Amino acid sequence: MPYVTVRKENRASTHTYYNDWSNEHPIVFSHGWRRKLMKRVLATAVGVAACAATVMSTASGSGQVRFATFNASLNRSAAGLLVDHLSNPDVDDVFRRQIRNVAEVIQRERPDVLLINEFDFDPVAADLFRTNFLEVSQNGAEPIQFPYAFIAPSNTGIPSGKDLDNNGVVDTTPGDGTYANDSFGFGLFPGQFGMVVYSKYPIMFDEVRTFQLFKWKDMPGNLIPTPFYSPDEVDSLRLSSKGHWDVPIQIDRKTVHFLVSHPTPPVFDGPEDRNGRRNFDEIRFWADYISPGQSGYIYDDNGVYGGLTPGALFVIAGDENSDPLDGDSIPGAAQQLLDNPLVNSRVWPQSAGAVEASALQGGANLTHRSDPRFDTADFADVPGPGNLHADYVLPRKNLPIVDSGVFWPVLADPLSRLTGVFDPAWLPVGGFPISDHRSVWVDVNVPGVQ
Ligand SMILES: [Ca+2]
Ligand SMILES: [Ca+2]
Ligand SMILES: [Ca+2]
Ligand SMILES: [Ca+2]
Repeated sequence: MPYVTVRKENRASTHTYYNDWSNEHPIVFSHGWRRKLMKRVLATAVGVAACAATVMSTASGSGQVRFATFNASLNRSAAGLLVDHLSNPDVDDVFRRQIRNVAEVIQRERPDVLLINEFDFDPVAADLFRTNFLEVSQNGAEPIQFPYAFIAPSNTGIPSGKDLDNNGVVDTTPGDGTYANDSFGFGLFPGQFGMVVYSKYPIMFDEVRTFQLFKWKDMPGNLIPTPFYSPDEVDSLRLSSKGHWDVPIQIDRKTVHFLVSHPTPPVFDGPEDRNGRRNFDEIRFWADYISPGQSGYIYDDNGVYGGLTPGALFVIAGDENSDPLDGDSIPGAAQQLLDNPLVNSRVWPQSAGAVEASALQGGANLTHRSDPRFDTADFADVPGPGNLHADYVLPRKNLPIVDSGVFWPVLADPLSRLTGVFDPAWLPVGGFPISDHRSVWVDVNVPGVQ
């Protein structure tokens, strides 16, 4: 059985699934199991009609659809903590304040289709974030409803059984960095730093494809560093550090494939540059996937071969951990997408806040070659890497971009309290009121959508 559809009236199945890590198959779910049982039962009857109305009202008139990506740093230090924090929204601590800030940005940005990176894998968490935060007004912002969500297991924190960091020990005990380094993707516990997709439009769950299990060695011309990895390790390496998902979104009569991932940072490695090389190939995956003639080697978690149907509409989104010109990724990594003839990269989202931050923070920013207005991440400036253009929303060429932006207000804007500057008071959640990343959004005109 390739996918498990979790329905709101059947919460037990989620837990059955969740406890079965060996399965490693994706899980899909929509609508969530909302609030009280009575409400759930009633909603079952009217849910479909209500969602149709939502879609109609959102899409009518303009044909514009807002796609967004947001590395929201909703990762926690131990399994179950995120669910705990999301379950008790009224507690006033740094964790809840951060989550409320994330929700407020989303409420103000108002995306129609949203990828959140760094969201610890748990279907319960994905639903609690909607119910307890997004659907509750934050600081007067209008609540936002996403009737559809998709989440799947992440390679982060799943032990590989190999000594992937070559420290002489195969670490299979969760909770520390050496365990994380020996996992299929860096994570202190299974699912840390995962991701989730929310949508106002129906997700075509039966047609979702995931590429969690795809082996790095099966990409022709891959950059796997040998002999850093022994032959038996090469045999087991997975390409995707979290997951690569093709999530088809039904927008009126059109289907737009939301292609999401979160390639590993190109740092935290050695001269072999294993993470830089993996980052490059993780980005390359989507470049090949969308290109007829280059995608034949790809297989999904159901064993189905091939890439995107030629001509199909898509939007690629995620924290690619690669600035086109600065930082530590392999030169040309981001360009695999930006310069792809099928990708619309004519308009690059930007913000005034990034320009201001670069000037105020100095350090490595002073030597950057990329224009600071395109920065989406506020990283350490001394010694570096400085602020980078890391997060992207890239539509297909024939999806015109009508507007775009990065949620990075200037300091004089009251909303800059949400993005902030590095402050040790926020260290339990990474040092910022939300995240070291900013949310990026793009409005596209979907042809034929009225
Ligand atoms: Ca090791
Ligand atoms: Ca590196
Ligand atoms: Ca910085
Ligand atoms: Ca920069």
